[in-house]
Amino acid sequence: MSSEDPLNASPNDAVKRSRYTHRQLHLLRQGSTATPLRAIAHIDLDAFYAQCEMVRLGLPRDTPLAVRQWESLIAVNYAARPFGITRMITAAEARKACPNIVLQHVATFREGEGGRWAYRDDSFKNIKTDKVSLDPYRAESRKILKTIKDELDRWCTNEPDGEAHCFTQGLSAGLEKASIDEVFIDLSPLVYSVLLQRYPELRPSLQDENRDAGLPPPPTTAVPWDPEDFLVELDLHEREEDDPDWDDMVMLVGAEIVRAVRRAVWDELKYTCSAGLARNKMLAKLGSACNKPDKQTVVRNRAVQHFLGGYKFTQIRMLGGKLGDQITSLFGTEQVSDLLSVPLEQLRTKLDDHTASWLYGIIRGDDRSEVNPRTQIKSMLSAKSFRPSINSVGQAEKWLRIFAADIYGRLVEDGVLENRRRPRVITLHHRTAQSRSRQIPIPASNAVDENLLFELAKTLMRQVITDGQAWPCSNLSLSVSSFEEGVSKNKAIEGFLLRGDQAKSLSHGSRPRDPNAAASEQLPPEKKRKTDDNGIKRFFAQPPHTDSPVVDEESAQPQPDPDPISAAQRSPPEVHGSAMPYYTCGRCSRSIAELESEEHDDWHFAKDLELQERQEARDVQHQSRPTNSSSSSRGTGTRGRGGRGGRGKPERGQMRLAFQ
Ligand code: TTP
Ligand code: CA
Ligand code: CA
Repeated sequence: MSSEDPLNASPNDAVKRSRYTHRQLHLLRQGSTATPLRAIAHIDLDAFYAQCEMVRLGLPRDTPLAVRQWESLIAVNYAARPFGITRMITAAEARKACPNIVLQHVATFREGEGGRWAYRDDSFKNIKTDKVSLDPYRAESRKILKTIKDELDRWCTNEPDGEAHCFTQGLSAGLEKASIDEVFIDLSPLVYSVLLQRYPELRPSLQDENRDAGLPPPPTTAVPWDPEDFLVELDLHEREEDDPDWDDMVMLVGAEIVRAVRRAVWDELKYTCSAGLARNKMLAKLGSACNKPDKQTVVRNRAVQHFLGGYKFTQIRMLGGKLGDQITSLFGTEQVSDLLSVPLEQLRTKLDDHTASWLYGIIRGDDRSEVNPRTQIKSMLSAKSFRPSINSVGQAEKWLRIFAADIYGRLVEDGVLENRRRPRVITLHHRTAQSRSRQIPIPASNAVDENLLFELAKTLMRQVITDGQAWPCSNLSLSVSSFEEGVSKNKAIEGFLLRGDQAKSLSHGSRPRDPNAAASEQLPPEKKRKTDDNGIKRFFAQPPHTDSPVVDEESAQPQPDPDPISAAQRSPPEVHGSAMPYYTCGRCSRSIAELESEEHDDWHFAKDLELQERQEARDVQHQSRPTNSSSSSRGTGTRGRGGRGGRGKPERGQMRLAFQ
């Protein structure tokens, strides 16, 4: 038989395909959460505040240093850690353990010294008169983020196919600042582009009609990993000698980009950071903490089980809180490895169906959460507790000036000077025997500056005093909230993303419009944008085969449209120009360029999955009570840490220190 003829090419070689499909590869381009080929990075600065101080003071890296806040330590550099110095010990204990340690106090505002923060030698003994300022760290954080973005943009503009700008836009949208010292990056669209450039065989040819057919295998038998990358060991049944597949190649390219980003942060700013790279946020975040400092860890798909098996599930995002505690007591273990042997049906006997399915997936490394760039600050608060309490308006006003300065500094960072965003409400919180708060609108006609905030705060204070029982006051704080977007906010990105029925959906925002702002300044309210579908944005953020210039889209700002349907119908011709053949999609009735039909098809596929997952995630959040609980009370801590309500909370086992 010819198939057994040794002179013929091996039949195995002829049929060997990747286990991934054209469709899965293509979804990468859209940054879809539905493809197993995703590349998500998590970058976390090493000993962040400590590094900020080392850079500011120009100290060599081997100098032991800790940042103190009064007697507590809030950051410890890696040179100090071998001495046993941790956040859990006091400054005095640290000095004893390492006499040469630099104990740098955080910058402070000081009562009666106006609204400027400064580094002061005697801050640590002045808790009564000083208030911590995190401005220096926020400023460094901003610089680092900009360096990261610039480096990613540099990669994007290196793209040869003329779509560089699209990728830039897409990537900026795929960057989530998760805290003052960490970001998630969805590298998928960029990795896709690099892969296609390096491996032209991946470009879909006309013969590849079946989008669910396997890709050709990667043209290599060994992945040339960088020796500096930490690779998580493969699962038990996997072998390093096995031929790589495209998920490995995705990680290889992703690791190269992350390495370049980290190098840029070091070269330009002299900060070291650690990174995790994996197919989703959960794995990437666990990965970045694995090999600190100054290292990156790659969690390949074939290593996920081995990797997760070593963790307690309470260390996983969303499971650090009450839900994790409940599961621990229901199943008598905290170990992922123990829970892996519990069949889904058994999980269902103790948890509701949605939670059970979600848990079953998450401990197997299945996390489809999006990298979410919409992390705009919703309010800013500056506070101080008084022990002993304060008793006069004079004392209170000294602090109000500090609060106004503190908040104003943060508003400037947030773009108030460029009119990107401004708060509309100011609130004074005041505590005597009981807590009270009073708020007033910030007049739209005034520029928001330090003095305006101070004057408004004084007005609120007078109202509190008129109400009576203002003294003794044990805690005072000022906050601003209800932000509105100004004209220049993310102009290019927002304008680019908002087209057709997106503009339609966004122009339906429920927030009242500022009558003083021009119509062109009306950008959609944050809340409304949250409900918008990121898949849509991504799809249109990277229109394939179109040469419509991005600048065009800046004019596609969401002008209020009395007839949303007409807006949706109007948009495709505006977007695509006139010469291209179109058809009307049977599912969404949009007019689609024929050249984009596959892409559009993929988009529906991905969107269906995403909607389904989002619904499931919502259900998990709302229903994550154990079903055998006899309690009928609602809201018993069902929001896991890391969920929308949990952002910013310290991880399990960490101490949250009050910034006062
Ligand atoms: P982390 O990223 O948790 O820690 P770290 O950067 O100091 O160290 P690592 O190398 O392990 O990442 O926190 C970032 C900064 O946030 C930290 O430098 C100081 C501040 N912080 C506090 O002020 N209080 C806290 O309880 C924690 C956990 C952090
Ligand atoms: Ca850190
Ligand atoms: Ca961190």
